[in-house]
Amino acid sequence: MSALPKGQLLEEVERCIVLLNGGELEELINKCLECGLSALEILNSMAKGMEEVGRKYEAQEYFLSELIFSGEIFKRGMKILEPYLKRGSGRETESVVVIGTVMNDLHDIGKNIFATLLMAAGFRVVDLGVDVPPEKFVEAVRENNAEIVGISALLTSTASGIRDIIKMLEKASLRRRVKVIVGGAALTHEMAKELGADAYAETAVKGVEICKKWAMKNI
Ligand code: B12
Repeated sequence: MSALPKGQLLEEVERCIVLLNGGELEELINKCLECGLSALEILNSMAKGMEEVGRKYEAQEYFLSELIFSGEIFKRGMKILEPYLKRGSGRETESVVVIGTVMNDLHDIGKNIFATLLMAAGFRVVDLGVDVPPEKFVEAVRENNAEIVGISALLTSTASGIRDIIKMLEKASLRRRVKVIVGGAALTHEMAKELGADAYAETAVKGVEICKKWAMKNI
């Protein structure tokens, strides 16, 4: 395996996720890091593998047990990468970001990546977890004097919960104080706009870029 070029190593990482090969994945991640590949490059290949797992689930080649297992494998890989991802620029911003997954949605892998990258960029992150009711977002914004709210949504059926969060922020007179960014496989730019968000990002990296711009302008 050591003789594999970098591109091929990354393909192997993707394949390990698709084939649910957790043991080999951990070995491979360490090998990739030794070869000088960045944690972000490795993470992107893992995410590609997850997309394929999703396709297999849709095609009924995989079932719920495989979905669960893929999530566990991903999280184990993420644990190895986290310390590398958290080595940020050292530059601190004053901004607090409250993040969570919309109510009735239990997916948290993408949200966790977004949180890790935000911390690496110097943001203070208040992570409310998954299946978060709208009022929890409002409470957290108020208590932490947050400037940004990040919401993750992976299920089409529950993505409209984002609108409830935004409406509740409006009702609490907090909407004008915060920017709302959303992400996750259930969303598009158009949907995000329709739901009342300020921004949508298809990747966590792009999401952090947007937050940095907001923080620089002091919102
Ligand atoms: C793993 C997985 C699970 C795991 C989740 C484990 C976990 N701890 O998260 C488990 C087994 C729990 C699960 C359950 C279900 N799942 Co599921 N799951 C997936 C799968 C395969 C991968 C998701 C994932 O982690 N991807 C990897 C990460 C890195 O990608 P990501 O989340 O998109 O995040 C990236 C960006 O979107 C972005 N991002 C994400 N959030 C945010 C937020 C912000 C603010 C920003 C800026 C960026 C950002 O950053 C990340 C990195 O760039 C997807 C397939 C897919 N294509 O998404 C299906 C998928 C999401 N699941 C699906 C379904 C149907 C279900 C179930 C209903 C299945 C069932 N019959 O029970 C349940 C629902 C449970 C619930 N109430 O939530 C469908 C949803 C279909 C739809 N359109 O609604 C999908 C698309 C599979 C499919 N093709 O059918 N699932």
